[in-house]
Amino acid sequence: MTRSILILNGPNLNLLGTRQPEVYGPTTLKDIEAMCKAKAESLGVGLVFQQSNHEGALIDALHAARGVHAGVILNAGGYTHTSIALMDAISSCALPVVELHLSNIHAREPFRHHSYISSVAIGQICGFGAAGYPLAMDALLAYLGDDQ
Ligand code: CA2
Repeated sequence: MTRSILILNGPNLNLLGTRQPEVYGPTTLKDIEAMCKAKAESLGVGLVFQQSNHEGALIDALHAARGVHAGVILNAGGYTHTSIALMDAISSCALPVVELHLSNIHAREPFRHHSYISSVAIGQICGFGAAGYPLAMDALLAYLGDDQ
């Protein structure tokens, strides 16, 4: 069976490439999706790419990922810094989750320095813009190894 991963994007990331390019870069989420799909295809891995502006929808997607995907790459957007519910959903789905951010959250405003996701993620990639997505795929697939 083909191994599959989920890339889940949180609030406002649908606006990528349209505003604040100085912070988040010029690439749209559609461009990122195409880049990730091409990489997944070349690696022979299944990929589902989703975005939602709603906390509950992100939690539902994590619950639904169990038994379907081998792991998750999550850019939780602003919910990174606020959502205990999202943190609990990651714990309960019992899947490896790579935390991803376009910007270097540690070099930004103090309120972005704390992440509720970090304590339940296998690791974090941040600060590399859109290039972080394929990096996160490599990191997740290396973590998963050959056996899942
Ligand atoms: O750097 C990241 O990827 C973030 O997860 C992005 C979030 C921010 O709240 C996190 O601290 C770090 C914000 C996403 C907003 O995306 C926009 C994109 C274009 C225009 C406006 C917002």
